[in-house]
Amino acid sequence: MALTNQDILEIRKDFPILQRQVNGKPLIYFDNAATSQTPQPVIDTIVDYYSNYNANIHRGVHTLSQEATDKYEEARITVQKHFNAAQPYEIILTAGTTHAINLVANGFASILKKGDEVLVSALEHHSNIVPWQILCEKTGAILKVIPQTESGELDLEAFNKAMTPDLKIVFVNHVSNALGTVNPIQYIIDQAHKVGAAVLIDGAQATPHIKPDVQALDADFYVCSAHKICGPTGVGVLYGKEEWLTKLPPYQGGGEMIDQVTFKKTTYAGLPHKFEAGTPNICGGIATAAGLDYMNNIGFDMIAAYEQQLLKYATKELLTIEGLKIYGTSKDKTAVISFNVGSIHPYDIGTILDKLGIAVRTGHHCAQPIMDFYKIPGTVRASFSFYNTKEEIDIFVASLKRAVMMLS
Ligand code: C6P
Repeated sequence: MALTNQDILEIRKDFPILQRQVNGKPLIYFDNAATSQTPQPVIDTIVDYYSNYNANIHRGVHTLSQEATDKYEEARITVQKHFNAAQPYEIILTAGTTHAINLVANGFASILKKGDEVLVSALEHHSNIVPWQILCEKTGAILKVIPQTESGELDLEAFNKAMTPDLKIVFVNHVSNALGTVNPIQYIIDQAHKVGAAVLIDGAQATPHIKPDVQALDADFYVCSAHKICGPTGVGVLYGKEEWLTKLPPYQGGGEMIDQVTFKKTTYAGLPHKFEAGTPNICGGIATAAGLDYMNNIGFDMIAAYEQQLLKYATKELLTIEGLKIYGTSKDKTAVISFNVGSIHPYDIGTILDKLGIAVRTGHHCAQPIMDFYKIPGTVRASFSFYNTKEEIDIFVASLKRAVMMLS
């Protein structure tokens, strides 16, 4: 079974924003890698929360607080099931991927010693580079890099050579946000474990397309952002194996993360609360589960298969444009196309496309090392979701041709 055109038309009705116009044209939203749009059931969940049971959680005996607490903890279980984590307390609800990575990197400051090695990939978003650089500055650990190839894949020979007894943690994205490359994370995890290193997978760009099984992968940490999976902004997920989350110290101190506080000594709460200091984004956590439910109702296999059709079609159509070069040509890609046309600046193309109602991202995509590798200032990035259509791709390609004519 595959998603039909009729299915997509029905799905599109769930997204109020897809009905709007931009600059007098129907919106064509191809910036899904930056953030996904929000379906009505998720919007309804948010309205329901603030209309009916808005309260602080884990600290009130009153009905509203208990209702909100129950929904929040149910949401954690929905997330746990989605990722197939062994325990609900291995799911920490964070403010996003960036927060989740910083939480882990900060924790490793108490584990790493001078001369230990940490390995990053050349395909990372800045969120999965900078926190580790800060960590290395703090600890004297050495940051090593898995280089990329011309096609935008990881150089696995170089990766294999980096497997040393000094290696303590590898951090790599499941999918590159700038190129769409799907990285061989199972291989990376298996090899890293052979030398006793932990692995953090940045799943921010994978989770909109792939349903990861953290136990099957044997990932030590897997992180993502709710706003890329039909949920709200400002919420994310950190999956961590119980043994790691137990070993890591808390990231932030405050309410909710404690067991006993005295001026002499404070003891910490157990998992997951040890890592959830302060009032969390309660509504956001609950709406994250609603986003996952929405996508699971469609089915991730169906979503991935349909998006691959869009990717194939858009790639073929875009390559008919003279001078267009696609960056990221790995066989295993999500529905992301990063490109430039001749020497036209990506920003100029993005500006004209916007005038025609089409949203794409332009620039370095928070992945400057990738742009440096290709010696370019940035790219135009079109990223598709299951609610996009071939007709939208046709309008996009025709509009791009117009833009190129105007700018050449
Ligand atoms: N990438 C993009 O347009 P936050 O901002 O914390 O929700 O996610 C950060 C992040 C981390 N890793 C990867 C692989 C990502 O793609 C992102 C966010 C967006 O590509 C916004 S910069």
